[in-house]
Amino acid sequence: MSEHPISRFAETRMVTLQQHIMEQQKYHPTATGEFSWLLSGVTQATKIIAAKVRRAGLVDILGDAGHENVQGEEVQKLDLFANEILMKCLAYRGNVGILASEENENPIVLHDTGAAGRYIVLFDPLDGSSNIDVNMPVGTIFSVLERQNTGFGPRDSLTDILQPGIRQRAAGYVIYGSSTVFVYTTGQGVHLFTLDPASGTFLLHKEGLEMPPAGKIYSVNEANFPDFEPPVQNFLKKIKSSKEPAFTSRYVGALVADFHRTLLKGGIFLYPRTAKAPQGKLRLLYECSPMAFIAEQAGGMATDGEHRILEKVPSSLHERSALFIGSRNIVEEALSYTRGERKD
Ligand code: P6P
Repeated sequence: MSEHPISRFAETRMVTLQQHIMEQQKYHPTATGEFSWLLSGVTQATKIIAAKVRRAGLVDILGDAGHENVQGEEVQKLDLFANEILMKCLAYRGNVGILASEENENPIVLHDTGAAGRYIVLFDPLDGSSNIDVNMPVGTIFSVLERQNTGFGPRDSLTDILQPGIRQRAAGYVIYGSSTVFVYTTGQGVHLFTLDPASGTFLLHKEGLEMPPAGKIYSVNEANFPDFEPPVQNFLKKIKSSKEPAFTSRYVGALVADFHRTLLKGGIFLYPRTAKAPQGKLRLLYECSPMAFIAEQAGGMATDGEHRILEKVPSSLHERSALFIGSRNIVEEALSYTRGERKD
């Protein structure tokens, strides 16, 4: 029997991100098309940011914006631009009640009554921005929560925001690297899309990605080694002395880039507590939790050295956390040190 004419396209099915998000809808019967509509706001923003990042060297947009953000860090103008674009693309979606950004001290409450403001979107608009002026990869990280009480009347938006990562409805990131790649999960696996600059479309290139269970790459800022607690130092010494497998070190200095490599190639990324960052440096709500959701959906693991990242209940919007994330085998080995089960 002759093949159906369409079958020859089966292997190279061309799926856009919008199509894929709509298809994911069947797993979330309670979320009508509004969930897809919300995520399309994120994709719209990241396409605009990607275009700006690609031209950063061509227009006088580099250089410090001359003021500090709530984290006390010099803000590059692209940070501001990325933040503005995400706010604009998400604020008018109609179903986003609260926006929270690394760049804003307080959350932006758009709808404080009723189901209109069903979703909460948190983001780091341009992670690793210090890499911008040396043309290294940067990224956008986002996390979607649902308001817990959609009753009427003003509510304390922070109470709605301070939910553990296991309650995320979606999480993802875009890495503006040699190509622009969009990675997301809604709890049904991890899916990767590459932006086709010619058509401005994110096209599916990996569905149901799985992180390698082991790996030979560790990623840490070695300059902080003297500052790490002894169990972390012992773990790293063990890794460095390993022969089978022999490990190599890679560190870009942008979480999105270091995590993306770990997701694809396996290994471990760690940002432990240090004297300078006694709680850890990375933000729990809009850096650690979204990456942990993706890592676990890909078969990996994410902890702060004691607790599963996705079970941590934040006490403030910009709360920091230590992060050990990557292949399950290696993260479990790190935990055996940080929990005091191993000392060698
Ligand atoms: P360090 C970028 O500033 C960032 O927030 C993360 O993207 C990155 O993983 C980390 O800080 C790098 O920190 O102290 O090694 O420069």
